Amino acid sequence: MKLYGGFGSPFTRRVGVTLRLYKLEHEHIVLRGSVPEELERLQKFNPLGRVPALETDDGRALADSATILDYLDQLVGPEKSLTPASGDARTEVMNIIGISAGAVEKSISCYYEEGINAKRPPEMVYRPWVDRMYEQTKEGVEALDGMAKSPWMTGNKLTQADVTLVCFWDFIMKHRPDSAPTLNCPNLSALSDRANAMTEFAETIPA
Ligand SMILES: N[C@@H](CCC(=O)N[C@@H](CS)C(=O)NCC(=O)O)C(=O)O
Repeated sequence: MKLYGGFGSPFTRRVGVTLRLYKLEHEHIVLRGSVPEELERLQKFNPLGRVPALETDDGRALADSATILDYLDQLVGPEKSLTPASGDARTEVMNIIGISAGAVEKSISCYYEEGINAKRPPEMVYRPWVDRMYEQTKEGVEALDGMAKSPWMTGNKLTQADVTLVCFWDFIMKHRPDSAPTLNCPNLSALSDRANAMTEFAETIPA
């Protein structure tokens, strides 16, 4: 199978880590929606021109990291899946993933509002909304920090909650200007260090 997208995208990175943890052979092809020729190629696999996208061995095109992860979970089966198949364990993992996704989405929105990747001229930025989004990211990750068990988010076993949260947390930390409120998340910092010491995570750390 082929994974399209660079690991600068936290959504692509969580798929890249999962493919490694599942030991699934794949080709990684960095396509950027911001480059017209690459966008055209990417849209064959994701009509929105976003990353990640996955081309399966039987020729299917899957868009959206949640869909791709669900596909990979089914491929490896319930014994190996990083997302529990049912019950409280599944609900706990999905809840962590949901809050993590909300926090990183707010952070990505800020990334497109200010700094070198801004899509809007500074005079068109509505400051109260950007500030609110920084707050929402902070509230989300600090809540997650309080939910953390040890050594992994839900206890002894590494799950998709850890993969997703570490990829999203690393993005949030990398792209947070000094002017944004400080994040008080010692447990998430420790989680990130623990995970990034593993080859599967280390190989996907964006430059
Ligand atoms: N919900 C999607 C989000 C994907 C996403 O936002 N990708 C970003 C990169 S981090 C992207 O391609 N943005 C370009 C765009 O939306 O045009 C997923 O989980 O795959």
